[in-house]
Amino acid sequence: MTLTTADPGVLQRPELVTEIPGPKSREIHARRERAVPRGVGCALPIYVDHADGAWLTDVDGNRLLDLGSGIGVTTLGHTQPAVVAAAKEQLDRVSHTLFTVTPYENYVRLAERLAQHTPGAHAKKTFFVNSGAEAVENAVKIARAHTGRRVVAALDHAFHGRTNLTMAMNHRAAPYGTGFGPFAPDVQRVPNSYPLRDGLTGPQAAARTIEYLEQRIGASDIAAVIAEPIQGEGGFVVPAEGYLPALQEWATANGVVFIADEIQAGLGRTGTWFASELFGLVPDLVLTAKGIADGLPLAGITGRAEIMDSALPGGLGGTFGGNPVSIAAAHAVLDLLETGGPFAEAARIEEALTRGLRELARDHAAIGDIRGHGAMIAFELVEPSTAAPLAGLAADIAAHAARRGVLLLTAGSYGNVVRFLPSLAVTDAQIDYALEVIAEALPD
Ligand code: PLZ
Repeated sequence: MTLTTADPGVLQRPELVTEIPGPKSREIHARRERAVPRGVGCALPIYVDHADGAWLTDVDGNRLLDLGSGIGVTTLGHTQPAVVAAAKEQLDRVSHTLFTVTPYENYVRLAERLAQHTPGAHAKKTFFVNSGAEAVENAVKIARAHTGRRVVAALDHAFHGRTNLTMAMNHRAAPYGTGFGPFAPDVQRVPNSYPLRDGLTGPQAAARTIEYLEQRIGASDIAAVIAEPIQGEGGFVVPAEGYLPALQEWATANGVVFIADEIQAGLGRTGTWFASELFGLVPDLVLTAKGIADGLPLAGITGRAEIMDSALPGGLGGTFGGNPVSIAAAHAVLDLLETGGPFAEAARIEEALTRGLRELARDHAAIGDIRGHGAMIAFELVEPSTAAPLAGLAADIAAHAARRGVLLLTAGSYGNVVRFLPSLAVTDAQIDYALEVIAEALPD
């Protein structure tokens, strides 16, 4: 299986022909600042001309190694040939009718395929929307319709989106919620499992979460508990072993719908179809977006058939939801995942990144934790004696990497995590280069 395009990973190091950002990017950025509000942030103001595999080529002709993939979207590489071909073919055939007006088969087939690949052998149904936040919103609607209960419980350090309901579910007020209230009622946040910071085992952390759920809310009012199996924006927080199954067991025993937000971690990213599998989790509802169509907008809500059928006909949908071009791209993504090749690539990337980062951690005490699975790996920067977060250092590392032609993203509630979300096309030599660049920016 080829993940890279005709111009593959032959290029192992960035090719910079100007400083970063270059003059053309700077000029466009000045226009952007006049035309686009500042609330739409910007991690790296290089303006992209084209992209392939793990490479971004900017308008100045610089080629940068992309270790962020548009925040975990182009998992199979930019302009993945099979995805591009499928989307182009569909675009010539029909690009829109609205599935709730006149339907099309590729939507139904994608629902069937997601039923097959999401965790659990139970009967499932799926429908499609445009974005991750919309998938979260719809999962909550369905859980409430199914249970007749009002509260949705989200975890500390969670991120679920930028719509009104999902803003209320996020851990961080700034920048996601600041000034945007009033917020949706009946959303509660409860403690998660964060081994580096709470020192609890999975069962201990689950007991603490459950105590909050029972005492502060009361099980009989809870429609759903939602968890990212590995938290994305929160800093790739991997829960302690046993945490998620214990939470799920409690949810099932109390008639609470368990929603897995697999928007960042799902679909091959962690070396499995879904990150839930790493923890033995079989969620009632599974949310997909980001990597599902390798760059085209699409999100899915897949769940137990009897729960999914709780909404009245016409209660679910939206104009662009399940756009046929995005769906065609998603089929190409699933075809590639079904070969198994991407899972092997994710395992290789995990090995190369964790080995390299462990070596770095030996010389640099600020690396307080290395965690994640597959091509979703991060390190957390801390003051060695106190474990106090070093947010400035994460930003400095990302800025230095950008100047050396590597796009790296930060994350974490304290902004002190550097995360890797490379495409699975990234080579070991490219990873080694990125680690070299990171070492240059780390204090001894
Ligand atoms: N759930 C787990 O990671 C999106 C957001 C970046 P949308 N994460 C990246 C940003 O600054 O907006 C995300 C996620 C998880 C939900 C979402 C929301 O998905 O497609 O951005 O709406």
